[in-house]
Amino acid sequence: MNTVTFVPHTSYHEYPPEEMQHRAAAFYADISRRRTVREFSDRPIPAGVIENCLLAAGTAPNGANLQPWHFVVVTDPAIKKQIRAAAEAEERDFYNGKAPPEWLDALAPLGTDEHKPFLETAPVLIAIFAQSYGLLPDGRKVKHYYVQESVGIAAGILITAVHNAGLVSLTHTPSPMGFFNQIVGRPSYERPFLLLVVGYPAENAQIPTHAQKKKPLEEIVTYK
Ligand code: IYR
Repeated sequence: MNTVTFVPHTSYHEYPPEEMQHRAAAFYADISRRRTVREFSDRPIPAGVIENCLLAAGTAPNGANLQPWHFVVVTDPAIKKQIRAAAEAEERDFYNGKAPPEWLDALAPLGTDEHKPFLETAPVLIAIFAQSYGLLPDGRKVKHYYVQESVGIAAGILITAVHNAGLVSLTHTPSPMGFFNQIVGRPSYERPFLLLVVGYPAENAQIPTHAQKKKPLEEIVTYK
């Protein structure tokens, strides 16, 4: 049986109130500049940046510290081409009858369609997988807890880390996404969670004004 050990939390750092207020405001100012981009440059990403962003994602709070995620970093043009072909096939169905009209109406201001050239243009695609269980070296299964929540938080930290590094990203979720397992060779107990497209924006990248409008604090928060 594991013994429980604790150590002092020496990495915690308290800021004086004014500095805390400044940091909170500065972080909001910076993260509010983050925009989802669908037009990417093919410029390569400097060495080590993606790795540090993934290390940051891997610090996410998660169920029982079982870390129920796996990230596949795709840079191989041949694999990107396969992903694009499979994603566009799903999206064609989605935009041509599968999606209810209500959903297509909600998407209309974003200007999306079944064409996903960014899946080949962007230098890096990160396929994020959620593991419903882990496997011990002897083949026994270890059940994972709060998998969706854990992987969602890790994805959020990854998106934030990518923005902080000065890159842009797109959360892409062709539905269904089962083809990812086969293309990048992951086991069936790992469920594709989302594909994060990462890179520099194309020189004349455009962003929809629609998504600029964020709900005011009064609408998203209740104080009791
Ligand atoms: N997966 C499709 C549709 C789509 C759905 C939502 I909800 C979005 O916020 C954006 C797009 C696509 O990528 O086009």
